[in-house]
Amino acid sequence: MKIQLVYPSWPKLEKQTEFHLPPHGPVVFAASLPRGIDIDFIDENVEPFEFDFGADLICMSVMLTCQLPRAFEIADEYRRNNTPVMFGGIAVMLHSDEVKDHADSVFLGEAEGRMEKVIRDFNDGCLAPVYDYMNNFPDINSIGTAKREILNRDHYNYRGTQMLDLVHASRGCKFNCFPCCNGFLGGRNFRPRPVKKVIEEMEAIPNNRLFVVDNSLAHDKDWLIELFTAMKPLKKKWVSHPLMDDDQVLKLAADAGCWYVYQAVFDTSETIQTRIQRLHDHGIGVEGTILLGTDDHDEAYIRELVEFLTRVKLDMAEFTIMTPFPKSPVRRKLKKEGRILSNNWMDYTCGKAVFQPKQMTPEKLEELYNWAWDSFYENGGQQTKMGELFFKVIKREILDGTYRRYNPRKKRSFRKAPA
Ligand code: B12
Ligand code: SF4
Repeated sequence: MKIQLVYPSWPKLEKQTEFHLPPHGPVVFAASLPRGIDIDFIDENVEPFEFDFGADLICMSVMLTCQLPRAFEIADEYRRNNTPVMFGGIAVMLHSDEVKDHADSVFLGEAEGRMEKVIRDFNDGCLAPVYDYMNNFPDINSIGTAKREILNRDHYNYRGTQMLDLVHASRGCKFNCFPCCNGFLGGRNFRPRPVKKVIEEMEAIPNNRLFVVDNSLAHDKDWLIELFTAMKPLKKKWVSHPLMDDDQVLKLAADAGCWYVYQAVFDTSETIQTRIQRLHDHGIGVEGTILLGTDDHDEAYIRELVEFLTRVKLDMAEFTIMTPFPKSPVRRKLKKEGRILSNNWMDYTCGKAVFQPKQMTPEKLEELYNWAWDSFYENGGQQTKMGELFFKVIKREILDGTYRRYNPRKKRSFRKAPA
């Protein structure tokens, strides 16, 4: 049996330096498929899309809302040519009703332990229109090492610098922050993977630089201590979402190779300033994620916030415009107040104002968003700051003997997973 697994392209943020990370959902999904299936993976963000009408089944993996319109175009063309299409992934769970119009089968939930039945149904000619496993989570022990052999690694470097491989050590998140869909996706349950399995997976990744994509590494102190202690001997260098703000955890994370973290910066408070300082004191870089356009943001506040970011010496900043994604608490609120202006999913990139802000016009919010990027990066630009962060990691790698020069002549290409 042959599957073409497709990761459709999405519109990138205009002001952000364009680089590409290897997709994660598709390789984790691929690992959940029964053995013996020939998988041809295509990431349209990095290579031109080619229809493969010889495949038995097309599997569309869709993470972002703004990936959906392109995913529908591809699926519709396949279905016009009588090739069956199945959809799965985060955006599919958030937009399940719409997806049904473009799919032979819609898979909702996490794939581990479910795909034997789905493939059996397919082979028996009785693929169900919907497989609904939402809030019916698989045993966390059943998550194995992702099938990264299907990636074509040649695409995931930036001007000759090796980018990061994505890996996850836990699922879910117990918090329910207003702009986020994870409360809906993960049922507000934090589910850590067994540390032994995570370490096995990290060891098998042929890259020294990782992005640990867990929603937040701030849930369970004992598990974090166990995880970071076990990661230290691997000498990997890694990036993550927020870390628990605790001295013991921060020290262990730094010793285990924590290179920088994404830290949401909502205000100019002493608390945020201290948190950034504490991360820096442990030798951990900080990339701020800054959401613009909340109800308490007026023009003066946004200008002051950007000035604050420069003062606290953030290593990098990623500005986004608040976006009311389906199933997020903020969408419910804005919808109730009649403030949603666009339901064109191509606009849901986090770079456009698709709602009516409380204290300014949508145009003004977009102007301030562009100003924030330009202003933060005015001295030296984004590529210089990114270069400085990479320089730090290269220095650490040279010191501990893990630095490998990226050599394009020696690069290895894996297009197909061994059956
Ligand atoms: C990694 C990640 C990224 C990476 C993606 C890298 C890449 N090359 O793909 C990067 C950093 C680029 C990224 C960017 C953005 N992201 Co993002 N990201 C994530 C994150 C943290 C993890 C995704 C992941 O790997 N999950 C783990 C995998 C294993 O789970 P999974 O994909 O669901 O796959 C499972 C199942 O769905 C299933 N499955 C998957 N595919 C298929 C296919 C089939 C056929 C089947 C049957 C099953 C199946 O199998 C898997 C195993 O069970 C999620 C949050 C989260 N925790 O999920 C946010 C998340 C997806 N991102 C989000 C957002 C908002 C963004 C941004 C738009 C804004 C921002 N700044 O964050 C930007 C894009 C900006 C732009 N326009 O350029 C939102 C999505 C909102 C939305 N509805 O679009 C999320 C949910 C976070 C949130 N706060 O709400 N992101
Ligand atoms: S923003 Fe982060 S911490 Fe908050 S609910 Fe979403 S994943 Fe959890």
